[in-house]
Amino acid sequence: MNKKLIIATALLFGANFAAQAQLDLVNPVPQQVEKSAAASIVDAPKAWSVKCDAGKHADVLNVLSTASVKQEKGAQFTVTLGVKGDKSVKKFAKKVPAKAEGYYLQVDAKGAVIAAADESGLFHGVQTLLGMMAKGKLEYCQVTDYPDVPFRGVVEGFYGTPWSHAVRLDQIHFYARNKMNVYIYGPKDDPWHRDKWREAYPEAEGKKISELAEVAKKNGVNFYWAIHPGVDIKWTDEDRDKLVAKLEMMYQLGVRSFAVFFDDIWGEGTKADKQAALLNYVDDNFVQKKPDVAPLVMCPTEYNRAWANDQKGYLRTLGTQMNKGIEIMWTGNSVVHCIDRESMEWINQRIDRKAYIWWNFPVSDFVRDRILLGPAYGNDLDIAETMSGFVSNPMEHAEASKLSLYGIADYTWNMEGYDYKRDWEKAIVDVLPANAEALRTFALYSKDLGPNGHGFRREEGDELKDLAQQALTGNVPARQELGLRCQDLKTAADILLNDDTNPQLQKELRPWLLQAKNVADYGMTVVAMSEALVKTTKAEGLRSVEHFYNQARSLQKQMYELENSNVRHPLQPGIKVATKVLLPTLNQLFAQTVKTYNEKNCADLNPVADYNPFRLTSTVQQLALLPVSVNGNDVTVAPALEVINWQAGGEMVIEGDRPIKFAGMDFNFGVKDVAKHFSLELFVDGAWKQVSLLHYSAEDPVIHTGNELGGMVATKLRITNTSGAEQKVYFRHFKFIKQ
Ligand code: LOG
Repeated sequence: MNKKLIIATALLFGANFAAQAQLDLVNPVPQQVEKSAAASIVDAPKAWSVKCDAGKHADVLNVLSTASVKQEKGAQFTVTLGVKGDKSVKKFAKKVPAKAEGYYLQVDAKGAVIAAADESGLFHGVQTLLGMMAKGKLEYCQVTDYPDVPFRGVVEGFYGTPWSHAVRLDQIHFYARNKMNVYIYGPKDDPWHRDKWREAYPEAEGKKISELAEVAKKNGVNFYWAIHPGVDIKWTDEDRDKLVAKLEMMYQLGVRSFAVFFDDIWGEGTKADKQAALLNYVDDNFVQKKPDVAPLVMCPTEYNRAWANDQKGYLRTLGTQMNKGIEIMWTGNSVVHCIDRESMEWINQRIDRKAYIWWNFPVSDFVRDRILLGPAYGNDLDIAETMSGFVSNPMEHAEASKLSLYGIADYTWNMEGYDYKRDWEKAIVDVLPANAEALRTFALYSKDLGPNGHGFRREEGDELKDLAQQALTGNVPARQELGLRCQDLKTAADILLNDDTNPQLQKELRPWLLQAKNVADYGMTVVAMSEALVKTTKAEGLRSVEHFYNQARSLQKQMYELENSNVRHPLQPGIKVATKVLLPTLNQLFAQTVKTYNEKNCADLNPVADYNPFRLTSTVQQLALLPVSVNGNDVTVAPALEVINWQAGGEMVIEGDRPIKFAGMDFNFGVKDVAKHFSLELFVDGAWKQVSLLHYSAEDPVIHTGNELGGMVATKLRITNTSGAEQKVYFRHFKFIKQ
């Protein structure tokens, strides 16, 4: 049967069986499914006997033994498994798809057969069987299945607190269940990955890596260990040998797959010909010498199109000079971007191979005030054959990341059939079956990234827009419904705060759950205030507009205080929830109500709910979108993580909507002795006035201003690269203090 027909058949059956179809529980969605016409969902057997060629497939059998079904010799229901060539599945050889990782699964009254193209396929077939049995039932069917993209999974490649060991072990099981075959270990803040790349792991840390490699292998996942030598590598034999020696140490620890990253660096380490030569050396003298090591993966320095300097030909050099078996990673048209066909063609042509996608979603290291719980969408659905791999860079919140990883597993396995909305619903149930409804409600308000340096935004609150519109035009039922939605959010947050079925998730969500409660309370208060305003008899006492106004003000303050309390991550500038539609709607309703009240009662309540007097503009492209936030007297520009190419004459301006009285200022461009290349000016009385910039010491990259700044009054400030040449800097922090 062709694919379309099968889908049509599945849809027909879907109408009958949708509520209970056990195959619907399986993720990723299998490529081809045939179900028997008769009702075919039965209770799973209490026991089964397992058959396969003697002495084979120990790891797969081990995974199978995690099923709730007992294994019993002689049990009537049999599970027969094997790979092509095995005696056990000889009869089914023709049914096995001729694709890497493919498998054929058949379930009927007598038993289940899994016949696979290779060992990976066998793992996947077992996962499909276990997955469909998640609710204690079996479905008679024939499944022919295989992945669209060869390498699928996760790159732990973010800045911030690396995942814990326990979390990583759990993730590996999650990848296995969802047929992801790659976990690349490359957390930026693991010292032995980057800064101390030449050094061995201390014994205790090394042991953990060994365990990860071992558990991954047992579950059919390739554990890649990545090294990040570019910050200070010298292109000498000595450093080359040190790098190979480190990989050898990792090999001794049990690692069999390796990656080399050159992202977010500048200087000597960025040279394409040197990188290619190093990678070729590692490939020829290490990878190829060991029969059990997977093909190398490398992340280039120009890893996205916005940074690719086509004239200098960095990517073409890699493409022509680097061994063809080495995979090259790519984040798309910019650092954080969805992937489309045109951009795949662009990169593949340059690197002379299929790009290996590093998708920067749901990573939140550049928006640490957010938790990203929305679905994974936006990538083209017809580009499977243009890529060799697709891995997601997730959040440092591992459990919460599963909501999108679940979809990414499906997207990369069965791309054309991908339905991100369906998968998001399934993922929620998968991650928190006990409180799925609460998680779903909370997640509705935790999708967008807010303004950020990469300009990458996500849908949030579309389902609320009509209601919001009506509530703001005075529709009473709509306003009441808005209040109820806020109540739902509070209910959801409270339930999740008390959920003990997934403690890791609860721990990760906690700051945002607390903030969601504030937002929800604020919403209910604002709705109550707007109702008090239109009551025919004037509401008295605590039900008066003034009291609700005071309550709303108090809640605004509580939100603000929570953002700056110790609940938040140390590097996180705040805790933001519901900022795309709900909170702005509530703020508008607040302002509207207060203004009408003031007019009617000659009162003077302050209608401003959310106000940021500062605006950043910049001719340096990478700085132009960075948000400015105010915390008390501190005015901070969000940091950027990548290398900033600050062109000669490029400037960054921060402007207030009224004169600012300055108390002090400091910033860190991550480079020693760089202050001399920049000038700081303040706009005082209609003219720019220069203020000197100093380092605390020759070793300290932090830049500050002299005493002259204290007490100066200006409407804007400007920082310019006056060196006459491009400056490569990091934008680690930028702050001024007002009086
Ligand atoms: C880093 C990555 C980081 C991500 C998002 C790559 C290849 N490198 O800007 O470590 O998590 O962006 O902030 C990156 O994406 N640099």
